[in-house]
Order: sequence, then C-alpha cells, then structure tokens
Amino acid sequence: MTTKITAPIVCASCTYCTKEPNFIIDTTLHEAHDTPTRILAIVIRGQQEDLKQSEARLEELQSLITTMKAQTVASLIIPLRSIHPATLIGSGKVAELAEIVEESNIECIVFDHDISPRAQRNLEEMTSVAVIDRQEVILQIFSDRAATREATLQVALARMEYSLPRLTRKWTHLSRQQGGAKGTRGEGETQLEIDRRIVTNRIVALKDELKKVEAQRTVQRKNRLSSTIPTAAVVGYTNAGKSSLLNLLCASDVLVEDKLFATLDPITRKLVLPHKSEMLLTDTVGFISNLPHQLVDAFKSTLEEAQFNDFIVHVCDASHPDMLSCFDTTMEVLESLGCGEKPMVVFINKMDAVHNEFAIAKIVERYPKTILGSVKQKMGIDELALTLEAKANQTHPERLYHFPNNRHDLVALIRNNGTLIDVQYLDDWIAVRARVPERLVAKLEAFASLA
Ligand SMILES: Nc1nc2c(ncn2[C@@H]2O[C@H](COP(=O)(O)OP(=O)(O)OP(=O)(O)O)[C@@H](O)[C@H]2O)c(=O)[nH]1
Ligand SMILES: [Mg+2]
Repeated sequence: MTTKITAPIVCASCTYCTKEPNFIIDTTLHEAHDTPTRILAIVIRGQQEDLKQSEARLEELQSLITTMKAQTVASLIIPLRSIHPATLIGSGKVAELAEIVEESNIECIVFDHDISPRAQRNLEEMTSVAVIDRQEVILQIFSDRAATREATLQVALARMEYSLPRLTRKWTHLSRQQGGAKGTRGEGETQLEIDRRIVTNRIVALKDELKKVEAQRTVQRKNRLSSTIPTAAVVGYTNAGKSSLLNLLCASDVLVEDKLFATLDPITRKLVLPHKSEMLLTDTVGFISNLPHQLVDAFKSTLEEAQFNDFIVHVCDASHPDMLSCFDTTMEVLESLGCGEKPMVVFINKMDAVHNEFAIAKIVERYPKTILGSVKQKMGIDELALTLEAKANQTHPERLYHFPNNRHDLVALIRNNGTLIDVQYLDDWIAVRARVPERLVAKLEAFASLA
C-alpha cells in the first residue's frame, strides 16, 4: 500500500526511496512504514545553560519527534564548551554516537541544535544513519499538517530553501526520474547542478504561486477589517490551548490535538460577548523557539495575522516545564512581527495542571491583569469574556443613540455600515446601541445619548 508521506526521514528506510531516492519533487509514491523510525534525540548543553533548561529542550524535542510520528528510543544531553564546525560535537563524541546507533538499532539522529550542511554530511558519513536538526523536524511536521493550498505552498517553499544547500546529503537526493524533461542534463552539467537548477526553478515558481494566494488572503482580511466589529488574534506557544479556547468561546469545532502545530492556517470565528455584542477571534499558528527562518519567511503572511487585529489574546500553558521561555519566545516573535505595542490580554491556560507556580507568579508580576484559567475545567472563561468585551469596547466604542421615531433611515444606515447591537422602538424615540465606523460618528453626533 502506498500513502502520501513527505518525510525525508522515513525515506531513509522506505523501500521505494532506497531504490529511487526522492523526497522533494513527488511525494505520492512513498510507502507508509509499519513501525515508526527509531530516533536518537540529542540536546547540546552550552556552558551557560542550566540543566533544567536542557531537559525542557529535550522534552520539547521528544514531543516534536512524536508529533512527526517517529519514536525516540534513546536520548542524550551532551555538555559542550564550543561547537566543532566540521562535526558539531567533535569526532570522539561522534564515534560514541556511532556505537549507540549500532547497539540500539537507531535509524536517525535528531539534534536540537542547527546543523550546517557540511557537519550534517560528515555526521551522516561517520554514523551511517540520517542526521537531521530540529529545523528539519519542524519542517517535516508542518509538511504533514499543511492542509490548505496556502499552507502547502508555504511549507513546500520552506523545505526547498532548506534543501538547496543540502543536495549532496546521503539520505535526501532529488529523484533523477522525477526531474523529467526539465532535469535533462545540459552540456557539462553535473547531477548536482541539475538538482540545484530544479530546486531553484521550483522556488521561483512557488514564490509566484504564493503571491497569488496571499493576494486573496489580503482581500479577505480587508473585508474583515473594514467592518466595525472588533477583532483579536489568539496567539501563543504551540499546544498552549489556543484552538481549545476558541472552540469554547465561540462554540466552534477547530481541530484540537495534544500535538505540536495542530493549527497551521488562521481560522476566524465570531464570538458573542456577554452583553450580546460581537467580535471576531482568529486562531493562529503556534509559535516555537527557534522557528526555522525559512518557515518564518514562508509563513510571514500567516504569522502577520496578529498585526491586523485590534488586540491580541496571548494564551500560555501553565503545564509547560519552561513556561517563561515560551512566554518570552511568543513575545519576541510578536515583536519581530511589529506587534510589540498591540494591546494584549494574557490568559494562562491549563491551571488544572500547573508545572511551576513561580513562573505563573512572574508573568502575573509583569502583567497584573493576567487571567488564570483552564479551558478543560471551564475556569476563568467568564472573566476572560468580560475582559475581551472591555477591550473590544476600548478599540470600538459602543455608542447609544436616540433617534426620532420617524428616522428608520438612520437605523438602516447603521445596520448597513456598522454593527447594530440593540434596537428598541420606544414611545418617544428609537434607542439604538451600536458600533459605528469613524466616518459616521460626526453625522450621528446630534443623536448621541450618554445614558
Ligand atoms: N490539562 C489541560 N489541557 C488542555 C487545556 N486546554 C487545552 N488542553 C489540551 O492541550 C492540547 C493542545 O490544545 P490545542 O487547543 O490544540 O492547542 P493549540 O495552542 O491550538 O496548539 P497548536 O495549534 O498546535 O499550536 C490538547 O490536548 C487539549 O486538549 C486545559 O485547560 N487543561
Ligand atoms: Mg491550534
């Protein structure tokens, strides 16, 4: 049976790939493996790093590996004074790894640290198995998860750019066959040059296609933003519970999974606030520390989603072993996206499974209005909804108007151009509660009521 798999790692032992190595151009022919790839996970611990932090990094790496449907059979934290350019960890240590590979029947080594194309080649030579870094794992996960056209294109672009300097790797060659007519060898052209040409052409084509898809998104976004309804983006570290929160607040059914990067495409849902006005909430792709820069570039338009909303709901995971680092990572990414100054509501989720009270206290100290809660136990949700309402009112103030009884045209004007929250036809006037666009504020000023 053949199943669509795009994993370079799985390719290392896939019988199809052993015969016809190919992971980039056509991914439909790979075989599903009955058993998950056996992985040795490695974290390099710098001199300054606390052991606890290295352990948290290892835990996250293992979650990434599980999300990638592989199996961590052995793991190591290697203390290191400095990085060796040729082999990352030094040849003595590599020899030790080769022994572990042999003893534990390891099929692939995953480093938490970025590996240069040169070190990667050397490590693969010396250990005889595939050696990949965390970036490649994340690329792989994104690749598996991409469901929409935009996400698929973005991931394909990121993978191509990652692969370009790595075409001579032992485990991930381009298919000679799939190169087809385009790959036909020109005079004096080596196979590597052909591969480079194929990938470079593909990158250009993908960028073009992506531009078109992004233009559509911009139109959709414009429509959303031109409305008077307040908008917020739900952001946070991957697996924090963003989609779960959106589902609970908006009674929606966005995919929720105890896996990293369950959400890759922004999804917008309507939220009815406690006093019946409405706002839009957009679920976004989760952040992670050291997101591969190819992915940041490729997913820029998706990540930028936060920028185009009135405010941000930052969801933290109280059960994460290094919650503070996750918080800081999210803040750094937000800043890099130009959202550092956006109004923000902090919601600490999973209070039913707290890992470290101290980290929570630290965040509360920095953001005293932080709301503590749990989507699972429906705790803190009412408080959050009230806070969202207050924020929505700040960005898009609700106004009260008393129109004369014969001015139904003004009610229609608001209905068509703003958000009508409540209309009451009273004996003396029509009482209207609404959000109106800036351009109508002056026109309606004469009917504004304070009470
Ligand atoms: N213990 C506990 N688990 C929760 C809570 N809220 C969500 N979860 C679980 O956390 C996991 C991740 O939830 P998601 O809503 O998919 O998280 P996300 O932030 O959208 O994740 P990505 O889209 O992957 O970035 C799921 O297994 C949820 O069931 C909570 O309050 N307590
Ligand atoms: Mg999600």
